[in-house]
Amino acid sequence: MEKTYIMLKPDAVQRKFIGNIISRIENKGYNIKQMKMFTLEEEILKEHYSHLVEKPFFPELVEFMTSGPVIGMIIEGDDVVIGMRHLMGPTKWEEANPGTIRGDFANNTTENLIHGSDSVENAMIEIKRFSKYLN
Ligand code: DAT
Ligand code: MG
Repeated sequence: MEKTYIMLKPDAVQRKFIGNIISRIENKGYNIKQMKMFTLEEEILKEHYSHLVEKPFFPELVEFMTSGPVIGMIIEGDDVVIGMRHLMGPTKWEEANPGTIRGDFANNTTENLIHGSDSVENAMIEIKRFSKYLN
């Protein structure tokens, strides 16, 4: 079955939304295969967000993503990559509909609570990338 890499970001932990978000994933019927809390470092973020390293907001993104622990998860289910992207809502928080995680809780472009792989191919890369933290 398809797998995706999900990460609850430092704001989700700090704002005490992790139970709410995990409930949404469970309610949808997806299986949590692995889950662990850890703290990220700049080096892995340069890899994970390599498409954004040249952006002016990248330093702010690193500061946020290293500001506290995250919860990394491998989630399994039918078409789970696209399904989790729908549960999350779009990147632009102001375009995220109510009922989505970002639509319900995000009020900032950088601090948007959750990461989810954007393709099956990237999901496999990200699961490999974060496996040293998950085990
Ligand atoms: P997503 O997290 O929806 O996959 P992405 O991969 O394009 O979005 O960007 C990764 C994260 O970087 C995103 O969740 C929040 C931050 N980010 C993206 N665009 C931004 C912008 N214009 N200003 C500030 N932060 C941004
Ligand atoms: Mg992305």
